Amino acid sequence: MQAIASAATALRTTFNDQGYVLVRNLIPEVIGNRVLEDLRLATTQLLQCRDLLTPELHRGELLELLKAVFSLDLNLYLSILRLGSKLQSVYALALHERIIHLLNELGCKASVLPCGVAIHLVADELKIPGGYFGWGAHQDWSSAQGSLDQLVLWTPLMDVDKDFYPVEIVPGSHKLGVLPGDRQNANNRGALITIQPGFVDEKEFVSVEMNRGDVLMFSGLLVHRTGTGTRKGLRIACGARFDNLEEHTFVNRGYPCAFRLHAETQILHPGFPTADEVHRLFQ
Ligand SMILES: O=C(O)CCC(=O)C(=O)O
Repeated sequence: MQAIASAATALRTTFNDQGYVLVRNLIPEVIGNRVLEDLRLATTQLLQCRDLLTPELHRGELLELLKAVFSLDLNLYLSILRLGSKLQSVYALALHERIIHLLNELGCKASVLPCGVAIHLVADELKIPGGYFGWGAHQDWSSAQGSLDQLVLWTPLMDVDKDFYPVEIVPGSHKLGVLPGDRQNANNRGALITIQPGFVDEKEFVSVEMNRGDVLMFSGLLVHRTGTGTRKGLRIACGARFDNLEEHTFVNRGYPCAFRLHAETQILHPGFPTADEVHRLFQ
């Protein structure tokens, strides 16, 4: 019991000092695989119903399937990304009992997810023309402005090293507080508020090399960004932010959340569904 208590204390001390903890081999492989399988299923189905699923693609890597959708229709590709962040399997990963236990050990016993969960997908061949690629230096807290002790989960679905889109962090930067960010152009970057130049020293960024199943849990105030990738391939990571329901400034500020849900209230596909389509569904 004493040993367990001191392990948790050590974890907390490291976190408070550095702004993050790295826990090796925390998520069972099968949990991450489900996310990859679901992404594969969605991509395959989109190609199949357009008669574009060749046997080679069917047997090939997920990256090849994604490239096929990407070159076919950028909007269809973007809808895979949006779908990815809503997958049950991604939630199952982010809310895995070992993650909940880790949150508990770091003092977060009841939490909310202000922005749901996310998949972060990067590959050289999947750069959106004119769009942003990777995440520039930022602090996650700045976008939702929830609990001051926000915890951020980042876990890769493939091994990452310094040449393969690792997350790069500035250890100890959580103690700098909230740094000025570019809010003006944030919506063009998917609500990412990048830190204004001159506030973080380029030399202080450290690549976090991780294997699939490893978990990085960091403060919402820790400065971090996507590292560069000189090696070709597909890198997918899952992320989630957790706001602590009990953090007193969060309570006092009335549980704020700068993220708003936007819904398109107009009909997306006029004429759908027909009476026949509904009828067939329940036959
Ligand atoms: O996946 C990445 O490259 C970066 C993700 C990130 O910055 C974040 O989760 O806030």
